[in-house]
Amino acid sequence: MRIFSGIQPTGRKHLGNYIGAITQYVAGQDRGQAIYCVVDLHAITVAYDPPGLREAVYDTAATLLAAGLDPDRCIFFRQSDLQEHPELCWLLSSVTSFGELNRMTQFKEKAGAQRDLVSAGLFAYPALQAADVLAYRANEVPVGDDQRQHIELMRDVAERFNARFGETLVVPEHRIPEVGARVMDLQSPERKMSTTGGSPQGTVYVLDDPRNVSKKIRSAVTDSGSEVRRAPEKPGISNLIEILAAVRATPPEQVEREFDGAGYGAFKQAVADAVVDYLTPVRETYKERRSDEQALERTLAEGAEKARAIASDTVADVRRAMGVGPVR
Ligand code: AQP
Repeated sequence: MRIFSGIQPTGRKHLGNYIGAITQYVAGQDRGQAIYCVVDLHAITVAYDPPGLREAVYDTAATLLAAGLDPDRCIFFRQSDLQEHPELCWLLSSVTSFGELNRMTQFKEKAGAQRDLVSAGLFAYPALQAADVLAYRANEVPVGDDQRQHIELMRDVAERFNARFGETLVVPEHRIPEVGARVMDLQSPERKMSTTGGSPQGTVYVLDDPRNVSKKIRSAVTDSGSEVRRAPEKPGISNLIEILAAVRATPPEQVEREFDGAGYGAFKQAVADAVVDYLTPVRETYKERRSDEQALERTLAEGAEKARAIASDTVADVRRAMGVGPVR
């Protein structure tokens, strides 16, 4: 079983990234050959600050290592260290449908938020993401629910490629967690917690200090009732139930039973305490990891070498199947 996922170097990762994706990455190390990368080539598709990008790669890498990625048990690297990713993206763009790319919800949302330029790179983002995964012939892609559409697209790309050029690529499956696949903004629980579209008070960052985490959760927007149970008309409480269930790794039904009749105040306090306990060890280890940039560079470079050994084989097979380049 091969597992692959990528994460953007947006520096400050939030609780949604952590519950929806990062904990799955860590668990993936025990389930198969796990390969993870910091996708800096994706980050340049919207307006960004070039010196800040390098810093953000270190921030994100240190966060993932602090969360439990172990370079001896997984391959962990920076996307731009491998030319195979953009090359495969270009090769696969010939079996990627323009119409499909044009239907991607994330593209529409992000394009709408750009002030100066909607780049072709932003449009092609899911094609590069397809190349990232297909380069490793991964069976499984751990992601949050917001990536469902992009995984469908990469499955189509792989199937179309195999049908046209012969069986070459593995069609991957998504792995979306049952609980915590879409952590919602604490202030606007009808939209997902997000790096770019969220409210500052509604977004818990992994590196927030404990007082701040606790305050944000205790001031989460809820309804005027008092019952701790999930319901469509109770998005705020439903979100907090899911968060506590994910953090404790218990079913949400158990959380509902435990807090039956407790009232919102006591429940929010329990969620706040649990999230603080959950994030504290990561925040503390992060400081140590982040302080040594040379060690981070070494880890990423060693990972890139291992990744290249796999990705270059796939690119060679794809070129051969497509009749590109000399016969080898
Ligand atoms: N709210 C969320 N709940 C659960 N999972 C989530 N993910 C993102 N938001 C939630 C999952 O986190 C992984 C990394 O996402 P990314 O590389 O897109 O990182 P990001 O850009 O910092 O995250 P955002 O918040 O998704 O950014 P924007 O603001 O661009 O929308 C993915 O597996 C994702 O599913």
